[in-house]
Order: sequence, then structure tokens, then C-alpha cells
Amino acid sequence: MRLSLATSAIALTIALASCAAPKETLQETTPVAAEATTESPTVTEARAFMARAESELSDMSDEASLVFWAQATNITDETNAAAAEIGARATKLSVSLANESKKFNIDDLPQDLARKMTKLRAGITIPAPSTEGAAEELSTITTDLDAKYGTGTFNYKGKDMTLDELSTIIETSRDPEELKAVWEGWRTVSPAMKDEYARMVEIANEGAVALGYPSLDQMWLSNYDMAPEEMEAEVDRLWSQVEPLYKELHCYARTRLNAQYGDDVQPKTGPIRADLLGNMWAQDWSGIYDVVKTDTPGPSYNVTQRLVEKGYDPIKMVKTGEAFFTSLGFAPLPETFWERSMITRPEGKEVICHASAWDLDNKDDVRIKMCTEVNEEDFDTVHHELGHNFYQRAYKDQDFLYKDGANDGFHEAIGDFIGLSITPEYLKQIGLINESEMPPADADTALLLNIALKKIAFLPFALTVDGWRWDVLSGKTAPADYNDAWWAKRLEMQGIVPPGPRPADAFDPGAKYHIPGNTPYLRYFLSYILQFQFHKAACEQAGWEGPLHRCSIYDNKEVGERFNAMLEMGASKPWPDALEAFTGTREIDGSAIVEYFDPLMVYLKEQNEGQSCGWDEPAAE
Ligand code: X8Z
Ligand code: ZN
Repeated sequence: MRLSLATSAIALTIALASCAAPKETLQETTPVAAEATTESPTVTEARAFMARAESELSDMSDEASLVFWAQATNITDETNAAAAEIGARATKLSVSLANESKKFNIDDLPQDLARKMTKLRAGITIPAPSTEGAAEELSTITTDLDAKYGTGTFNYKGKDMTLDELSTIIETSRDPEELKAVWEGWRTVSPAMKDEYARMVEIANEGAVALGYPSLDQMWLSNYDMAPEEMEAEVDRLWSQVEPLYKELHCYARTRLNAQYGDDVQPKTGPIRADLLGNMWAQDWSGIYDVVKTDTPGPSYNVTQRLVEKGYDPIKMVKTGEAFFTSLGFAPLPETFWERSMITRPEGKEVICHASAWDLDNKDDVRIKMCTEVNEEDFDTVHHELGHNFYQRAYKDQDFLYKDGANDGFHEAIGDFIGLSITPEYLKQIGLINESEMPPADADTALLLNIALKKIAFLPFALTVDGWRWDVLSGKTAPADYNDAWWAKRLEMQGIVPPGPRPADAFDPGAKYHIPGNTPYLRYFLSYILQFQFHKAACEQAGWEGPLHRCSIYDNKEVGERFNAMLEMGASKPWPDALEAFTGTREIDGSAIVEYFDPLMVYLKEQNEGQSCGWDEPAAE
């Protein structure tokens, strides 16, 4: 499996993610148009070509998805070889169609056809050049990287531990020595990936250049209905909206960690030690809620405990997630979902546990693949994954190249948007808490802190991952500098440092799924902004007047209908059209997330008063 954790089967196999730049943009950003023949073939010819391309890609997708699924749910030499083989064929097909499309001058085509042509060209996540053997070598590497990550273990205290087990220690241990050992231990899986990764970057960049892009990062950034540099400017703008909130959260968390661990482990100033933040990659800090919790009253229950006490098992968690969607008016998942999904880690098999949602036939065969455990985090993840599946189902009648998210951030945001409606009131409605446990208004700060530890802490992490990768793909960062550049970005954006010096052969980016898995990461940054925009718009549609974090759209069919109208569009229109269909605005904007956390911001500022926030100054020795 190459890339998608999420999108349609075609994105999974052939990497035709959302793109669709308008005509003008294409000319600016891709020399492809300039190379097009002067004698433009007719529109009829272009239509015939596109019909054939969509049909061939659809057939390939159906075939490849099954092979990738077989590999992800049972990693063996055999399934790896089969995945590598079909991966190479799929890449060759998509590259050859993209090249063939160059004979059509996009400017001569009607909008719809032009949109599809751009999707054919820009949508290949890891392209190969047409050189003999390149697609095969690339596919062998990507399959191998995936398998190395999926099967990685670290022997701790005499036991071979998987990522789930190591992650649990990072989340629950408060012993800094143990945290450091486990954090460093997981990163022993990735040095073996580095040479292959560097070779992959080389081949994929040749592939991007052959398709007419300056480099692969620019090709990735061409998937947002605007020029790559405009999209980068959008990202900067969004970050500047939310950065002040992150800075306050960082400052506040650092003070609490200092109180917990003392100056020797976590100084009062400077960056935070990455292994103390309750998550293997410091991307979600809710694991240390108990360490950093506010001194104001908080909820009296703990969702994980409640799920356990109420006898939830993984299936019941997924059923509960499905019930949220059906409460909005969506049809239930098909029987095959329950028969074919991998909901828990199977005994006696190596699998890729990183959660993902699949659409195997681009019609009804949707599935999830998770190693679900009964806890709050996986309850959220279940909603996240189901969001992908319900989106896939909603756009299944679109043409093949439009069976995708409006952009990849939309795909990631659907389930999380639903997750924002898992409020105390909703927990009461489904019987997880009772009336007397409903947190009063003075628990809002604590409730919001818990959510901020997930949502705000994540934002600079997401930018770190693709900030690093764009520099790698553009050639700005050479293989010898991979690890240093990674930590330079982690420090700059997140204000975190490793618990000790890193070994010379370290390849720490490889210890995060989406790097060996080649899943672009900007999508999650966009999702975390968009989901709050969706939430705010939905709550307004529902006539909600209270604070945004108390609003749940559970059971609201009118909101569901309008939401579905956006989902059904798939990728058929530029993403601002889809955004407008649901929210009434065409601009992606951070003001909804800022508004949502406003009461918390007031508290954090109060708490941080007198502190020297930020991490520019050298850490106290
Ligand atoms: O990879 C995922 C999903 C599948 S698309 C589980 N997420 C990112 C991650 O785990 O790093 C969701 C949040 C960010
Ligand atoms: Zn996802």
C-alpha cells in the first residue's frame, strides 16, 4: 500500500489524489502545457481518450486494491512481492496515461475535461520515469519501506514490543529514563530505511520532472486548485492564525512538565523534551492530560474508563460510530463492511496496524483496517476512519477521476468533524455518562484543554512532516542531512528536542508511518483547520447558540442533508465550491478553530503570565 490511508481505492493504488488546478494555473506551474503539440487534437478525441483512461484506471484500481489489502492485512514475502508487482504496473499505467494526455492542450478543452486531464497529470503521489525498470525498482522500495515499518519491533526488558505496546508506555509511563529508552528504541526501526528512502526520492523526482514538474514537492502542491506557491502562502496564512494558540499551549505545558519532572529533565525555558509529551511523535499530547491538567474543575469521568466499564468492545465502538452517521441520515454500512474489515489485530499475522479506510471497488466494498483497542483515542479514530468510508460512499456515482475528496484535507476532516460532536451531552445521549456527571460550565476550560492537547499540539507537527519532506523532495536537503534537518524543523515549528543526542545513522522521520508509507501530510494540517470550520457552520445551521465545544449535531437530519450534498460532489468541482456548499464560504480559514478555543486562550494567557514563553533562547543548562 503506497499512500492513502484514506481516500478512494484509486488514490490507494495509483495515487490519483485530488488536484485539479484551473487552466491558468496549470500553464504557470507545469511545463507540460507548453510541451503540448500546436496542432490540437479535437475535443472529441480528448473525450475518447479520457473515457479509456478512466476505464483502464478503474480496472487497475479494482485489481490492485485487493492485492494491497491482502498485503496490509498479512505481510509475508509473497504478499509483498504481489504488492510490489502490481504497484509497478499501476504506476506504469498512470504515468503512461499522464504522458499520453500531454498531446492535448488543456487550454483547448472544456472545463470538465481540462479538470480531469490535470488530475491525470498531477495526481500520482510517487511517480516513476518511463526508464526501463524504474517503476519496478520504485515499487519494490515502497513496498519494502511499508513492510519494514509494519513489522518493526523493539526489544525492551526482554520482550519484543510492537509499536502499540511501545506507544502505551510513552503514553502512561512517567519515568523519564523509561520514556527515553522506549522513545529511542522505536527509532531503531528506521535507520535501515534511509538508503532506500533516498533512492526512492531520486527516482520519484525523476518521475515528477518527466511529467513536467520542477520537483515532486511542487507536484504535490499542485493538487489544490491553485498554483503551488499560492497554496504555500495559504498554509503560512493559516499557521499565522493559529500559531499564537500553540505558543501559549507550549508554554503552559512546559511549566507543568517542569513541575512534574524537575529542571534536570525539563527546564523551565527552551524547548520541550519530545518523549515527555505522551505520544511517540509528540503529535497529540492528550496522553499527558493528567500531568498538565488545569487547576479549575474538570469532568468527573474518563471516556476510556467509561467505554471499558460499559462493556464496549471494538465492534461496539465501530457500531457506535456508524450510528452517528446514520443519525444524520446516512444509510448504514453494508454487510460486507462487517465481514471484510480488519477491526482488531489478528493473531499470528504481521499486519500494518496504522489505521486506514479503504474502498476496494469504488462502489460499495468499503472497509476499515485498525488494531482497535477500547480507549478514547481509538474511539476518535473509529469516527475518523468511518468519515473516509462515508465520504467514499457518498461520491461513488461520480466519474472515476472525481471519486475523491474535494481536496485531501477534506477527506481527512470528515470523520474528525463528526468527532467534534462527541460532547458530554452526546455521551449522555448514548448512555456513556449519566445526568449527574454532566460537567458544569466551570469545567469548560478543562474540557477544552483536553481537546487542545489533541488538536492544537498537532498543527505544527503536521507542518514539520511536510516541511521536512518538501525540502527533501526539492533537493534542498541532501540525504546526509536528513536527520539534522528533521530536528531543525521539529525545533523551529514545535519547540521540541530529542531526549538525548541522536546516533549518526538515525533516520527519525522513518519512524513516523507517513514517511515510509509515502502519505502526504499537509492534508492533516488542512483537515484540522477545516473540521472546525465545518463544525461551526453545522452548529450555526442547527441554530446552536452556546459555546462551540458544547455543540453536537447528533441526530440532526437537516445538517446531515447539507453535509451530504458536499460529500456527494467528491472531487468534481474545485474545493472552494465544495466548501461553499456546506459552509457558505469559499475560503479556508482558521478563525473557527481560534474561536472554539477562545475561552482556553484566556486561561492559558493568565497562567503563562510572567513566563518567558517561546524557545528561542538557549535551554537552561
Ligand atoms: O494517519 C492518520 C489516520 C489515518 S488517515 C489514522 N492520522 C494522522 C496520524 O496518525 O499521524 C489521523 C491524524 C493524523
Ligand atoms: Zn485519515
